[in-house]
Amino acid sequence: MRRATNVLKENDLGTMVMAAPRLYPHQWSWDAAFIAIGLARISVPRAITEMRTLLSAQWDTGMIPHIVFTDVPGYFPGPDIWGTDDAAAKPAGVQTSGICQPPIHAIAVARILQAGRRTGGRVQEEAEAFAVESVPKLAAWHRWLSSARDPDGRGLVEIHHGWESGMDNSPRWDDAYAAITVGEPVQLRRHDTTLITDQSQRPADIEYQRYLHLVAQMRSVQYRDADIPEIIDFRVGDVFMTAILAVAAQELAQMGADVGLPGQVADQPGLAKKAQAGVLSSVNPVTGLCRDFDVRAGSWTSAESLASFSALICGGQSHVCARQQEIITGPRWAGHPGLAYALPPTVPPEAAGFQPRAYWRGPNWPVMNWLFAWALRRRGEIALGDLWRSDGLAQLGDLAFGEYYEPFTGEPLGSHDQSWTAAVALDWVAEQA
Ligand code: 9WN
Repeated sequence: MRRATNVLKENDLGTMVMAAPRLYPHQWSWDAAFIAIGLARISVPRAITEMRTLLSAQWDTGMIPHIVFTDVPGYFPGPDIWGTDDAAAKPAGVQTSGICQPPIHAIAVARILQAGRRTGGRVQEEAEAFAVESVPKLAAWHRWLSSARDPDGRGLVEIHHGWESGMDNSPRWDDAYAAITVGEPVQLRRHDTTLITDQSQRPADIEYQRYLHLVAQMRSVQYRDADIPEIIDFRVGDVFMTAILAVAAQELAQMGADVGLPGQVADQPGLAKKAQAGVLSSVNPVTGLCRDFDVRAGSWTSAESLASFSALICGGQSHVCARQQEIITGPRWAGHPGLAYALPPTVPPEAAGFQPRAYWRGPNWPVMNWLFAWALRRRGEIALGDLWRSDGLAQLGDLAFGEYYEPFTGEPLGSHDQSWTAAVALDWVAEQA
């Protein structure tokens, strides 16, 4: 607990915690939510500050941007590449990227409220006031995801960049990226490959060219929601993001009612239902697994990944969940005999593209363990949720707080002292105490 607390303290810039000390010296959207969940275990006021900083960068459309930039140098692409000052919807006075990440935020604010209520007194008052302040903002965020990001009414949240999924170069996006033709390559000023010298752990330069190509396309229309679907080369209905929206909207509906703002969240149960239906509509009847929808190709995708188990996040038809649970705990996934811990890797070891050290292509991610364990327990699957929580915590016993872990050896990879990893460790330790 002490070491995890220190990681967050060392990465703390006062009003935001850097996602990682050198690799990610800014505030990332879904990282901040996980970080706030951990901070709530040590200081509810500091957790509130974290979320307040992020929410103060919310765009007028409702979008919560994926990065809020600090002045700390050393990350590429920085604000000069994003060029969001030309975007009418971005609030003045902050530097942000122009895309989003999965909506963990309502889950985080609900946890802050719970922690405040456990503490009582002034802290509780502060948490209640913060929940009241955040509910309309979170409601607008969910509404934007459900409308602007579902222009065809498919029920899936559409993303326009792999970074929006948070699973940057997952095989989920390979086909969509392969269909992109990048014109003149731009000069890359990457720092990540200097910091993480084992190149196999990070996306390749060719992938970065595509990433920047998409940023340039969105920038060319000043990030206007109505124009992006027309001009962007990447449009995918992200089933995992949709499952998170479903569960976050359920949490928000509950919290809004709880703090006396039922009118502000009146539409959230409907948004949750629509998102859950979108997730269930993606289930492949043969495999029982969820799929993303490639809008430009007009077809469902086939890559196996953690997102294949999106129904376990948002629930829905019990036979779908039961089948997904059986598969994810079976020998192809978390039950694979070679794994250091019986935790689900990002891609199954027997899949053709599995790479045990490569970004989102095989390693195990502690925050994903947290999310699945939390969602399973929430849906009453206590035994598996408990197991993944205790195995997830055991994996972090090396105190490296790796960004991700080699699934066979348990070696920490990517950044060490990654803030969200320390945060989930804190939450788990406190919960088990
Ligand atoms: C791009 C900060 C972020 C996480 C993402 C993870 C990685 C960034 C990068 O780091 O993405 O957003 O530069 O690789 O994929 O999930 O939020 O920790």
